[in-house]
Amino acid sequence: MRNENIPEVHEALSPNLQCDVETVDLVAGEQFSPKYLEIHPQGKVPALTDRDFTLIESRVIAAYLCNKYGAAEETLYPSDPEKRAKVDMMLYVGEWILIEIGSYLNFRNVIFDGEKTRKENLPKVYEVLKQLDNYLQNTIFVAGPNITIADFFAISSLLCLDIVDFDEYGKFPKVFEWIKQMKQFPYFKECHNSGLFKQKKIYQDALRKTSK
Ligand SMILES: N[C@@H](CCC(=O)N[C@@H](CS)C(=O)NCC(=O)O)C(=O)O
Repeated sequence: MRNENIPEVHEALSPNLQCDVETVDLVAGEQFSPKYLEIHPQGKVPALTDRDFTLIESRVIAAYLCNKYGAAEETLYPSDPEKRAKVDMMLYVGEWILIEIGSYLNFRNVIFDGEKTRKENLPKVYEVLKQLDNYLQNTIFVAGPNITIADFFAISSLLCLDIVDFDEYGKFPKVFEWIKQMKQFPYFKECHNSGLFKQKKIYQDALRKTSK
């Protein structure tokens, strides 16, 4: 069913917007190639080049795309100062979510250095979920009644927990509802699942190898 709060991609961005996506294989270390380091000096993904304009930092890139190519109604990144500040705030909160979940998953060290999931950091993950549940008490989406770019970042950070089959969302009912809502998004699977499945396999294979 069509949800009025969820704009289709072609409504949210200019319908004629074309982009070339180049994959950077992080496991193979392509992020450190001299060519890529010219674009992103820290050797991280993502990066955007828009003709002769280069940008790094995923949240900044998303905001730029909305500013430059967004549709008139600007729902994904509203221009009203208060609404935008709320979105910006939740983008920062999303970064905090990713940091705490990252400390728990310990992704890089698991796949490259034979380390394990840092279970001692799980309480911080519960804290993240509790806070997010609080933010969602009175709103459908993380920054208000409409979906915004802050939802995309928060969900992609949170669902990194699928890598370890985290299934304790029942303790955080608002987060659970919001995830359900985000999964109905028509392009959720395309944007999310294939990358996540690859990451999960790499991570789980590495853990299995370590415990042998
Ligand atoms: N704050 C940055 C974080 C970028 C980042 O850490 N990207 C990770 C992937 S999610 C990366 O490129 N890791 C490669 C590496 O550390 O070698 C952003 O949002 O763009």
